[in-house]
Amino acid sequence: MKTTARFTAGTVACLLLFVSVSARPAAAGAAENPAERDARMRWWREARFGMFVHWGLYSGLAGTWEGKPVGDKGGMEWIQQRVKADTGTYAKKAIPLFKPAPGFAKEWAKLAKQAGCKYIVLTSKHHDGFALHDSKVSDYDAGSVLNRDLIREFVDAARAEGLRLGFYHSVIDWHHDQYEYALSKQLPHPLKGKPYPNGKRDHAAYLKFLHAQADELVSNYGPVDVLWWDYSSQDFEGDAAWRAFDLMAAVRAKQPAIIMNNRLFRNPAAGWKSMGTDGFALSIDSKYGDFITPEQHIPATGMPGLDFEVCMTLNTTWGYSAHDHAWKSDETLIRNLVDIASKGGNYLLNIGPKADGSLTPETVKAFRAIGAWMAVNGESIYETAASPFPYLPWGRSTARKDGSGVTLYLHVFDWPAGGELKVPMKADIAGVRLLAAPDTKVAVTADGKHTVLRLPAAAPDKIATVIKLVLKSAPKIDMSVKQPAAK
Ligand code: JFZ
Repeated sequence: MKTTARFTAGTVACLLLFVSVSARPAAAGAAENPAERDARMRWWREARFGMFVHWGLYSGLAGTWEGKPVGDKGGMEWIQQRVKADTGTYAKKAIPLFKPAPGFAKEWAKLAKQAGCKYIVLTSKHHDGFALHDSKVSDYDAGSVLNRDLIREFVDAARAEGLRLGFYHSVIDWHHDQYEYALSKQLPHPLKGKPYPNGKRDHAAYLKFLHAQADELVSNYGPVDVLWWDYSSQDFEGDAAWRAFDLMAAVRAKQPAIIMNNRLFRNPAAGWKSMGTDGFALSIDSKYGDFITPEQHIPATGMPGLDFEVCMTLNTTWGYSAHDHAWKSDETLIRNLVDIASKGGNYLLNIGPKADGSLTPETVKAFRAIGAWMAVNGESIYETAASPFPYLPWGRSTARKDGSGVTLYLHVFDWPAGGELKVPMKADIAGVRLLAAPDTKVAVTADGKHTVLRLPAAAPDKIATVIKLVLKSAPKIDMSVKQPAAK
């Protein structure tokens, strides 16, 4: 909601801010050293699992336009682009359908907590440009249209469950009348190829708005743990596209501990090799962000020291669609979580709530299944490091250094016929336990380069049975056991 009466208060606030920032110039500008960075990243590295929420005007349209399904696959948060609607037409249809119930975020936060998520990231604004907070610099926001601050309600619900929280904020904007979409051939816009309806646009004015809105999000809701920018193209990125370094510095000045992704950029040093959701590279220069963002793809391997977060959908859309029934199985979801942890990354698993905030039964069932598995096996995921094995034919592993010893967690996907599991290592074992069947005896023998575990005939957990191995010292791993080349 725009107001002019706040001009005076705002000016005073700006002056105060200027004074406080200039009083400690070193703090804002000084580069962080590696120990400080490790301390800042710590909770995120230990968390391993978060909930992503795509929710906005598109949620009410639910993949339907003028009575017809737009499709049953793909992101329906893009529906404005899919049907090539100008913002006026889109808003007119979508606004009456967007009806957030009181307390809409409580169910999300409870479900996230139950599932074992440590953080939750909500779309504060998606590409359609509609902001969920009460924005003073826009009339296209929940404050103006619904007289609600949906971000405030979300933040309160997340904190009540003890979750860390973040905002996904789109820098692409299909609403703002100064956003110069002709500057990129690669970024999507519903009117791409058409002249600006308002004749001429001034992208600098859009950037002023973008920066001001980001400032609202990091100023008015207490500590914000994550800023998840989205997204850039090779032909439109970084400083030229978004004044990205200024934007990041301004956010950091307000939220020194915040963790930001790499999507204000799309260049090789920022962790990108091409466009497309598989266009990520396994490296990042931290000046472009704190972590890389593989989307819908799990990297084939991890990289020592690389912070990455794989975001994925439960079906094939991020925003709610009534037509997408391609739900992933519990087995796929749980094994993805294990696979990602075994490579040293985080899993950001999406929900697409309906317009009132309610969740589909499939969504609730999926997160509950993960929660049930995590309640038994969570210690094999949280605060662990990537697998020390180049390859395990029957599953995955994670590891943790404990004093002078090492704890290994073996995640068995393919239970061995005959119950004999070969682990390609020599090790001095102090203890072995099945997390899902702690009373089961497991005999351990050595066989050449292998440690052999004698397991029960049937898997205690058909999706992923976890074997906890406490070792007195680092194992001698057979590094010659490698993943067979893909056919
Ligand atoms: C982006 C969004 O467009 C999408 O709606 C969702 O929010 C997802 C998490 O992020 O998806 C992308 C980003 C980049 C590409 C494609 C989809 N790309 O580079 O081709």
